[in-house]
Amino acid sequence: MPDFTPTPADKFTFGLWTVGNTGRDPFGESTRNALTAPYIVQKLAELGAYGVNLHDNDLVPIDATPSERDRIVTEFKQALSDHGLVVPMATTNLFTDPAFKDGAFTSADARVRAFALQKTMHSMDLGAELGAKTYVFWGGREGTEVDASGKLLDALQWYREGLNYLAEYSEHQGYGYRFALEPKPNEPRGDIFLPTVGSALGFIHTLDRPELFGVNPEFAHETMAGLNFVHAVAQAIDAGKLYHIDLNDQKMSRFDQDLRFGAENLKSAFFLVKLLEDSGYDGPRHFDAHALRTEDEAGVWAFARGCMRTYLMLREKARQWSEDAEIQAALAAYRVEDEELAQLTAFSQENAQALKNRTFDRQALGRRGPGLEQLDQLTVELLLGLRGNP
Ligand code: GCO
Ligand code: MN
Ligand code: MN
Repeated sequence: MPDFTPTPADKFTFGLWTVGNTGRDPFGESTRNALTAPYIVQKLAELGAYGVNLHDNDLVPIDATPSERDRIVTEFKQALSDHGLVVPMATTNLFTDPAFKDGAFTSADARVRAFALQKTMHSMDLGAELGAKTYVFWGGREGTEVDASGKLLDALQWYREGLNYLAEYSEHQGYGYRFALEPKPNEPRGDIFLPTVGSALGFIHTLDRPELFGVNPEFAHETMAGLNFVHAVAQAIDAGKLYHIDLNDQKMSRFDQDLRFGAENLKSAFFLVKLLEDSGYDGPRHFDAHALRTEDEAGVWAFARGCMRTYLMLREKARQWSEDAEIQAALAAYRVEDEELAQLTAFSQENAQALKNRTFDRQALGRRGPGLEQLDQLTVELLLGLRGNP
């Protein structure tokens, strides 16, 4: 029985803002003390994580002087090298400061849009200095509560111009970033632009350098929208656009909960892990979640350990699933292939004519039971640990 202790080879990452979350919510104050960045690095390394990600202001306060910034960054880099952690992803805080209350790249105020570009370039410089190769754009304030602004089409154009500009900047600086757009349907705005993975994938193809852009799908965000996260990730993989992933959990249609990975939708988490592992995705497995507000610091580390441990347990279950003879037989029986039809459905004039003339036993097709009830029940029993350990 594997012991499910993570190692850096598993590529688990956390944000400074995740384990550093102090439990504040719109209705109540912090319930835990803030943790320093070097301490977070030390603790994550002890737990077996691979890396730590950050927004600019998770590390450097927005009003820090240049010398304060340099001191903080030097201390942080020292902690990273002392404990062997990397920073694979960086991002910008374009949501906390009141300047961004009506959007950053999509603000109707050209001064705010330019300030957002300036802040992001400084943050990209910081990320590059720390070795980040993925740069995330989560447009938390890019949206509206009221559409009386009449800015929808302009906002999308401003968004596009901002992303095009920053891609140029990255290339010009030689940073080599791959950019990952992170969709979310709402919260903190009433409606956020590019609300789903599908919207982001569509938008990417309107950019000047689409090859530099992919997505950073988040379990909670698609689930808030009532969508199937595993399907969204599959579509991102199919498009060659899964550049990063935010793992957490969430009850459907609620406020943004950021629950521990696997805490709520265990079966979806299983199919997600299986999809990631089967697909050969080799990027970080990033946990964008936080401990419950009820917890003290011990609860924070129990949360972090739990995220990684659940991922590893589900990875082991995925391995068992692919080696379970009965499950594999049910899976094989589910699919029907036909060599003659494979030929006829390769397009040519003659094949198309032959296919049009072909007789199908429609009633027989409709009568066939594909065995999905049994296959799914076998999966449930495997997840519950009742199918041995092949
Ligand atoms: C949220 C988002 C953020 C982003 C983060 C990095 O719902 O608050 O998921 O946590 O992931 O800003 O881009
Ligand atoms: Mn989120
Ligand atoms: Mn996220």
